[in-house]
Amino acid sequence: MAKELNIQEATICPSTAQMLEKATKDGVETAFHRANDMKPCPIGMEGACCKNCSMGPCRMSTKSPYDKVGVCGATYDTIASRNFARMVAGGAAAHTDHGMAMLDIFKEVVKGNIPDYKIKDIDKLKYVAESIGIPVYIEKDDGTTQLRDVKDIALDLAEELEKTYTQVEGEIPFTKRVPPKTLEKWRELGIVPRGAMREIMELMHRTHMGVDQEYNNMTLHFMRTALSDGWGGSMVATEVSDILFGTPKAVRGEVDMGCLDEKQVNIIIHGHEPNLFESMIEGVNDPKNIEKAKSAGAEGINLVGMCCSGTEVLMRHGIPHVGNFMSTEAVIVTGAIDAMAVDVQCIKQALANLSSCYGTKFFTTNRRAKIEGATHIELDEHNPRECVDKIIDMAIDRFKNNRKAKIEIPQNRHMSIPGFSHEFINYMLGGRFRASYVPLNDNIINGRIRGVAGVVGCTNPRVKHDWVHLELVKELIKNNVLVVQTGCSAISLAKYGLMTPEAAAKYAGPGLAEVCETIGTPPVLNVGSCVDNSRILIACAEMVKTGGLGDKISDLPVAGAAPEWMSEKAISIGQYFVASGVYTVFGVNFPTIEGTKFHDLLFKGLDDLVGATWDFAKDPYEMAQKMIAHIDKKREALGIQEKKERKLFDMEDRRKLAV
Ligand code: NFS
Repeated sequence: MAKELNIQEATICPSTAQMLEKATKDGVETAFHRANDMKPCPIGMEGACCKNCSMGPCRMSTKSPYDKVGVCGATYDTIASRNFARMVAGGAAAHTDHGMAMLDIFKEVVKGNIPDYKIKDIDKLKYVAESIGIPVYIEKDDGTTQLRDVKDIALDLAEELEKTYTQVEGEIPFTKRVPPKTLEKWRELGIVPRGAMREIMELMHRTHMGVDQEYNNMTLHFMRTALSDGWGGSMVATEVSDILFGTPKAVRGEVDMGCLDEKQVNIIIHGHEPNLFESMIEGVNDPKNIEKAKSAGAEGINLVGMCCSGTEVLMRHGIPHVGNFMSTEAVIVTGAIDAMAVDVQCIKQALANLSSCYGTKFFTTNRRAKIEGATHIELDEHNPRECVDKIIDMAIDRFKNNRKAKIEIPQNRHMSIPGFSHEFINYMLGGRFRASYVPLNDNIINGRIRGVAGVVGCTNPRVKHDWVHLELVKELIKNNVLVVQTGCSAISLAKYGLMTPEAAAKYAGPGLAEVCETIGTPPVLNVGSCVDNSRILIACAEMVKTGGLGDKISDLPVAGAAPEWMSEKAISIGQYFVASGVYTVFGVNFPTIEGTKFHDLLFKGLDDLVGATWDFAKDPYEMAQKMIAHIDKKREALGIQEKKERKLFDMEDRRKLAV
């Protein structure tokens, strides 16, 4: 018999809670119910189970992990580090395969083989090309310079960026963006990444039975693999998507289930690759499709997003976003969804069955990800409209003929201002002519802003949905820590109104509120989807380059957190932040046992190697305290912890500067 779900303990999201009540009435279940019925395996949870060969699976005791070894003799540290390494490999593979798919599309667009897309942001193309040494201008015989043909720049860029995946020796292209002192450290340790395929292949080899059985050595390689994701696959995904679909700038975008409309055909896109969504935007705006919807009795077609691809189009176009990972089933329970189309990553298998309970048409579109019970309509990148138009037709058909389930739409919708790409932050701080990070660094140095925190990652039914994200971020901004966010975490905060400029006066400490008021930004900045965590790396590199805050990323007063994480991708992200020099705290649980050598390496020893460590706290207030303590420690080391009196420069002072 299923245990009764305590909805108040499961989520603080009013829309999700309302839909969980409806699910109970309708007799359907969600991941919240399944998590309630199934305890996580304690041995697996702490990384103490090895199933890498058929002499096992071997299980270590979580109470005394050194009491025994596996059949081959593997110790707890070997087993846990291998398991951790495989999580990094899984996460890095997901991001880099996505990034490579984006690069393939980019190449085809440049060659003129996909007429549906074009290079939308030439400035971004130039910026990315220049950042890795590809010439953007050519010198003419008369000594003047001229912009190279855009197609030539793009082809050179595509060829160079391909190395991010395939390079077998040397350093991947975006390592040119890493602050020199940080890069020097990686070179010393031998962890500068080669192509992701090479690193992931070697990591899978090392974690095979009987290969790398020394946890320190394993750790160096999974750091290298994670770096091939952060400064490689993920960064390429972000940059190429910006070039093709536009670099985000501040827009208005609404979130939550109140963005659904009973009178319209509701279509949800859920997944990670922005091209499906971009083509769907074209499709729903095509007058022919609108006409079809109207003749079926609808007022129009309402396109909304979920999860990470939803966040990408919220950032780029202000398309409404109806919820994060733990709301993807709840939204089907509204009965209002005529079609949900998915591509890759974070798609619960249960969505297929649940959709059939409500007559919602559920489509898979990517050859990598089919789901039993779903209708597969493959997206051909060369002709995306064919897939998109079929989905729209079937959504209209459901609207007309199969809206039998009782529809109940939670009436919650909130305005948010997303769109804080690295480029927009640069612009916002100094306008078109003086774009720079100087005002940010200055305000950190003068103490108005204590530091910067990245709060990112999934939602997870093992903790109260949204609550850990919300409380952590509120605590941070109250203490004058500027927060940047991606993915599901960003949607959590947008739902509670913290991504508006008005939120600064209400929730932020006085210093941060003053800065936000001056530049007109929210105290919590949405910087995009999970691959867009690479924007946070770029921002860190820019803060180092701007000066005054040390010469390595590990010198900066910054910290990271994934308080409700669940996926292997989160582990890869956490690891590339730590390896880059950002202290990172995870919630929910951590796949190591406290007091073991491997745990101590991750939580203490890495500080000597890369200048940052992992940490863990379930409670959001404890997590905030840990992050703030770390930020203060870094401020202390930089000599900026003491509050400085504001001094207004007069002309005399300026002359003394002699600049
Ligand atoms: Ni990222 Fe987690 Fe998934 Fe996006 Fe959401 S669950 S690691 S935030 S949608 S990838």
